[in-house]
Amino acid sequence: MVGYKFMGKAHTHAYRDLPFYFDTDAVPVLQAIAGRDETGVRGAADKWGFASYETDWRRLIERDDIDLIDIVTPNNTHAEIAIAAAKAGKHVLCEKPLAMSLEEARRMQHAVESAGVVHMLCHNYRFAPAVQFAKQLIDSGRLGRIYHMRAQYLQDWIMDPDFPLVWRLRKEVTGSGALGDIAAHILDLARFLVGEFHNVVSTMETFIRNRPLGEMTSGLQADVDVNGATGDVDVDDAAAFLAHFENGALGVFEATRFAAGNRNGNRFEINGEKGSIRWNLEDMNWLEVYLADDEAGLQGFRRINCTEEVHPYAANYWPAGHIIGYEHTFINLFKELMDGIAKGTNPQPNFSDGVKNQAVLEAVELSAATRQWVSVVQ
Ligand code: SOE
Repeated sequence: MVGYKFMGKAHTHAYRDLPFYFDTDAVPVLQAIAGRDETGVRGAADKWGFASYETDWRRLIERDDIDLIDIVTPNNTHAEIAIAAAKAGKHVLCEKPLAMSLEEARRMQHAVESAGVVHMLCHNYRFAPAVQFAKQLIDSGRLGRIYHMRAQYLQDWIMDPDFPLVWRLRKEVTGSGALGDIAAHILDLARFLVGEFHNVVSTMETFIRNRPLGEMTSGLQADVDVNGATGDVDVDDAAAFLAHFENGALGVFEATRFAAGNRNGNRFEINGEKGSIRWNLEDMNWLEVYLADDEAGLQGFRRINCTEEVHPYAANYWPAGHIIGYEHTFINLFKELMDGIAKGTNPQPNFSDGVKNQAVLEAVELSAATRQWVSVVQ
């Protein structure tokens, strides 16, 4: 693993817990973790149970005892690490968004495909059982033709103007703001559940344009630099856009870090000719389902607790009604990754999905800049 902060913790937890719940033909071994700060990376290795650590990720890539490189570093480092890992014949898991640009994403896809390694992109929310069940309902035709998807990803962790200019707010490190960080997740859910994007029209906004300098500490917390220096925010705080899907459905999307009170509000509603579904990460075990062929008088949204044995992944955890959480989305994704490595097949979402996602992100940015509808390049 390269990196050891918020996502490093989420991924490590998933590697450790995976064999507890699932039988997989490939089993993760926490062989080594890399980070530039020796005290920090040694502390992570000790606490999380990695057998060794490196202060240069290149050393991981040279090592014969490493099969998989897991990239949980800031976005501007993904391409270099992923391409070097693929060239060395290592499988690659990468945090989202895949890249800083569509061109870079394509180079990454080319590298993993020509090396023939297994690759996966960590859009973990696809792997909530309720989301997988939503996919089954749509694919089996229970909702009929899909007309609408409206999705929001609402957070509020940078609303304080004194929250520092951390890497997620610096274009040269992150690529874009709320767009690449959280809209990327709802775009992935949209592609998974509804289909490919045709075109978009968008607007983006930066509300706080100057902040004190500082660094992330843990989770979504940060420390302000003591010297009092400030810097300009050059990414979006919020993005809103409309979309046409290739299958004719209409999409309405909103991603913001300025929705006070919404800590991690990732939610969607999909309307089809025979019914609708709704999901909300902060109540993630439940899928709300409305089926238009329910008898008159009983029609309405029903709340389904997706913890029954029939629900995807659920049987590997607890008896029905014994809910699971955020961390289990990563465990489920890692099950697919390990199966892919054992069989030599590419699970989804992978780098090809990352390229398609990046094409939408780029179209949204271009549309905001030109104030026009923009076609999504496929
Ligand atoms: C911060 O916005 C963040 O940690 C994202 O980077 C993650 O991808 C998202 O899952 C939760 O919020």
